[in-house]
Amino acid sequence: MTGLTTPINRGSSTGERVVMTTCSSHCGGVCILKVYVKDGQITRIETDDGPEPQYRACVRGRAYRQRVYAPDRVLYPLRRVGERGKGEFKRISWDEALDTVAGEIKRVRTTYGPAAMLYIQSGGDVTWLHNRKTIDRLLCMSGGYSRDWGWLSHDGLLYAMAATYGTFTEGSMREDLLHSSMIIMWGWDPATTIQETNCSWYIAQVKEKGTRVVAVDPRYTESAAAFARQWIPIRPGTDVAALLAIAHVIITENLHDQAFLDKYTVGFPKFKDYVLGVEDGVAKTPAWAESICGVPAATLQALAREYASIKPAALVAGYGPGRSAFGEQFHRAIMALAAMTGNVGKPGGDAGVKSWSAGMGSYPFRLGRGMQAGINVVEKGSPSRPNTLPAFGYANSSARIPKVTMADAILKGKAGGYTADYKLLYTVNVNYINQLPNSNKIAEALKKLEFIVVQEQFMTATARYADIILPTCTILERNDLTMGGARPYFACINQAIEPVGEARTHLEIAEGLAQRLGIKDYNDKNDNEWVEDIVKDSDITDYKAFRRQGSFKMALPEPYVAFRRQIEHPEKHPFLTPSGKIEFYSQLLADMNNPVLPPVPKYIESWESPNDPLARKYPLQLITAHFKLRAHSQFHTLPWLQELIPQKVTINPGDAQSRGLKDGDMVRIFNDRGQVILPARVSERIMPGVVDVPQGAWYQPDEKGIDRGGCANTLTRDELSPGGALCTNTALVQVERV
Ligand SMILES: Nc1nc2c(c(=O)[nH]1)N[C@H]1C(S)=C(S)[C@@H](COP(=O)(O)OP(=O)(O)OC[C@H]3O[C@@H](n4cnc5c(=O)[nH]c(N)nc54)[C@H](O)[C@@H]3O)O[C@H]1N2
Ligand SMILES: Nc1nc2c(c(=O)[nH]1)N[C@H]1C(S)=C(S)[C@@H](COP(=O)(O)OP(=O)(O)OC[C@H]3O[C@@H](n4cnc5c(=O)[nH]c(N)nc54)[C@H](O)[C@@H]3O)O[C@H]1N2
Ligand SMILES: [Mo]
Repeated sequence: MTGLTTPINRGSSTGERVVMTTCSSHCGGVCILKVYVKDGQITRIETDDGPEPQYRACVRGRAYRQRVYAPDRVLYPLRRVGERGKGEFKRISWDEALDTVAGEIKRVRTTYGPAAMLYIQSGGDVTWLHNRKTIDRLLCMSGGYSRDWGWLSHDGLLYAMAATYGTFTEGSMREDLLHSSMIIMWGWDPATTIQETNCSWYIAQVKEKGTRVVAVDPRYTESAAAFARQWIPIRPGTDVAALLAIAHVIITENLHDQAFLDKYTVGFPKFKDYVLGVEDGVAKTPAWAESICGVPAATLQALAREYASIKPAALVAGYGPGRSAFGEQFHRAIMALAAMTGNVGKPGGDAGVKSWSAGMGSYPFRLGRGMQAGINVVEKGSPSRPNTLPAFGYANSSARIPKVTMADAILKGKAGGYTADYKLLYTVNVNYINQLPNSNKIAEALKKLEFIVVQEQFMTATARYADIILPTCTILERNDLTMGGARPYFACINQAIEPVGEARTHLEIAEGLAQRLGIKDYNDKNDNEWVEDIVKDSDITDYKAFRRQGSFKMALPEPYVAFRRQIEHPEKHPFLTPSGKIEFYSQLLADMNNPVLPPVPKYIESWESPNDPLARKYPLQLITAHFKLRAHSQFHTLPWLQELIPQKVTINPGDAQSRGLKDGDMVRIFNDRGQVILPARVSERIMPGVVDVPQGAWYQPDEKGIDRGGCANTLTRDELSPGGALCTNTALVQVERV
């Protein structure tokens, strides 16, 4: 099904072909790659050198050659021969692999029913064709399965958006930051997480104009160092206290935009009552907040005055603070401030919504839908899960298993109140053990299953637990298509080389299984035909030029601004909430009558906070930031990248000193869930009481079960916030020298 029908630029003096293609490997960017190929081998990779704005790749994109030819790539279908998790496999043929997988799917469905079959998937590459839907469709068409639920990235944000704005597909183009007179990067580090290919470039221009940029983060991030005039360190999980104090200052000093509140919002008086302490007797003053979040009252007061008086101001919330015990409250509070200051729907303002992965639906450009999954019989007729909101639509079926608690579901099954006793797990584009919380528990759960199939490029921690591994192609070995997350930009993934080893595309794998499961109408197009088909229903006018150039940058007269329509034409475009307005107070939440999902945003103290009795044993707060040289766990084993920044735990000099630690010492980071051994980076760039183990390093337990790979999730807790957020930034640990 693959095959080099890709249009290619020729004419390099070295006899190399040049293929224009795109890197979109599950980070915040979609970047142009210029791949040089000679005799079927990639010789080097460059990036966009065309007219501005250039979509230049970062070090990961430029190191892609090493990823394609990495020694730990899985090149052939493999069957497990040793104990599960030991990583002992033998090479088998594709026929044997696909026959086995199809046979197991049939066996499990017949023996236990379709719900016993679990499927977990994630981003991989953020593309239109070779994604989770290929297997999703196959499993729907062949009899149904238990699907996973949860985005991981920003479920707290989505919940807050659904409650406040009635939709979760909006976000502003990052170019719009050029119109801001102040930017607050609240738990946002776009110099690391990209958040759109040129996001940092725009912020750099904003800074050069003299615009005030502030960073609020437990870490002095790369973005803080590069762009901010002020760094405000804050204790993890306490942001809501600080945000409420800012609201308190704004209200008591009468700095809020009353006309905006009257016209576009409901429930502000109830929020105000809570902030002022009328509701519960506690005024959320800066002094009150200081004792919780560690930010001096005067700093909060000054920030409040600035944010409320400089217009327009962008309070940009990263997703990190929302991946916490009550993450949705953080995002609700951010949105409340954006609305109080009248920054919603205004160029240069920010509605406190998506910091990058804006829903494609909100943009004025089109792209065909591509392959669709279909109806899953296992979900048919099942009620919505509790505590969900209507905006989530079909995705809120209670038959779905949250990714975060899937290990618990596997271990307990029906006895634990789950939908079935699960027997088979199929994973696609996800490094399950590594990227979901409580890796040791996941490893235990995986040992219980009857059969595991993993579609992988690499011998990852998860792949080591597979019964069958099906090797997949990288983006340089297949055709596909993608678009900017927050930008009118379509990008082609043009196949540069033949698949390495016997790797196959996700589509080919699904087709092979469809045949064996007796599904005739699974697919009628190869990947080139799919790309053409998807482009047909888009704004791309010249398909051939698109394929040749690898991208299509649409020029808009001005950047798209989230909710601008609702603000400029409220009669024609009401908000999608029940009231048609921005909801400070949500009746839908009030009706749930759940104290941890209150109708107005509230500060709720986290479990595993420094006040938890557990803190006596584990006094440090762990955060697990995204890492510059990886996209999650992807790219981790590439020597070019490992050389640049090795995996370490960052600890403040005061905390290091009291433990007798020096920079570079090997330390044990531990709690009741697990232990990790890593070198320490002793640095003032993290506040006292907090340590950072960047997420994505590979889980590698030794014979004693101590993780020598430095995987953050060995230490995190497999609990969902009440609104469904992953809580990987809420955990207590201790650190000691080994
Ligand atoms: N502790 C902690 N954990 C976190 C987070 C955190 O902040 N802290 N962040 C969470 C977030 S936001 C997310 S989105 C998840 C991400 O979690 P995952 O999506 O599981 O992370 P990836 O490392 O991208 O895993 C993708 C896997 O798919 C494999 N793969 C198979 N086929 C393909 C293919 O065709 N293309 C590509 N590119 N890969 C393929 C890759 O080799 C890789 O192993 O992690 C979450 N986990
Ligand atoms: N290089 C790279 N880029 C990526 C990714 C990647 O893995 N690597 N992943 C992509 C994906 S899928 C996603 S979802 C996004 C994630 O993007 P984000 O979620 O925004 O990234 P994080 O680094 O997890 O968190 C942002 C910041 O929040 C801070 N933080 C953590 N806890 C708290 C807290 O309680 N309060 C405050 N104020 N700050 C806190 C961290 O120190 C960090 O600097 O990034 C995308 N971009
Ligand atoms: Mo994510």
